[in-house]
Amino acid sequence: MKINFTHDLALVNGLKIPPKLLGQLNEFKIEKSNHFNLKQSIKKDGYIFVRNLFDKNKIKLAREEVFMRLKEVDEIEDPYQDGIYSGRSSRDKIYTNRGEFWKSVSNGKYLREITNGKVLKKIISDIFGEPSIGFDFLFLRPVANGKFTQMHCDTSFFTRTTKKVLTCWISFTNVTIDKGPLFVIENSHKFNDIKEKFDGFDVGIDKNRKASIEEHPSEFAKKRNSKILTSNFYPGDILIFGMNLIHGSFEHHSKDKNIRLTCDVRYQPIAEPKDSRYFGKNPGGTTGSGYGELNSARPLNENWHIR
Ligand SMILES: O=C(O)CCC(=O)C(=O)O
Ligand SMILES: [Fe+2]
Repeated sequence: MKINFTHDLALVNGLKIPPKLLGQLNEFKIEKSNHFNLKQSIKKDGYIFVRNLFDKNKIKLAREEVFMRLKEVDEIEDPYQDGIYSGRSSRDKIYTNRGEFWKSVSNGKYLREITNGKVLKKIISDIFGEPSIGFDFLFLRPVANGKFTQMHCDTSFFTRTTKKVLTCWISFTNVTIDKGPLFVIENSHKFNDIKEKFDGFDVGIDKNRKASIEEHPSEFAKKRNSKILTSNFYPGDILIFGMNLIHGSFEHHSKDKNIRLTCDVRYQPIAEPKDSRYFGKNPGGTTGSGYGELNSARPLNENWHIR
């Protein structure tokens, strides 16, 4: 389960992360799951990392439901259950509206049972100490080779109506170090300058600013005497974190053509005011233009935008 720091390669933008800057995420044991322990852990680390939170078969059903849709647009080879990237796409030929297609994939029945279902709702409600609800707008991410997500924190996206928001990142496939897992900058939830810089900034309003931190994670971590924490993730592993924790993902550069499938979803207490961009049947998302604004709405063989 441990990362093998000498053989496994963490890359961002083609540059190797020096092994001495890498660290392993602390695992939270689900047996200890109660409000006090969860709260204490997230306060200290800035995240809760749980392995194998869901029923294995339910994760498989959700994964295959998504893969089947990608097979339908010829982006995945048969047998689609294996999730092998084809390098081709007929998405735009079959669907005239990318947003509509991606919305329908994001609303898969089995996928929603994981992202907005009882198990996740319970652990997040236990963290907040009050009944909570998952956002309807979902960030499902099938990723082919060569891609990564730049460092950022989530506050500028999701805290317009309440600061009480948590992100949950869920792994549906193996996301080993060479497949671009999520990483977090150790203790960055306590970096006051970062908090001040991003807290008043709303990416949906101030379009001239970027939420992404363009500095290379190695430089960023080194300057702050910090580490880049990650893990090899497996289907059903999750990472829950707060709005000020700096995170990103490594480059998916593995030689095999297995797609990396993850999904991130936000939760807030039910009692807090809701941001209408993220709730309802036709959520507009961060910019208001709906599911079509997501990188995932692009065919798998197309480049990404950076926000
Ligand atoms: O999976 C990724 O590449 C990025 C995920 C992310 O930024 C998030 O979960 O907030
Ligand atoms: Fe994020």
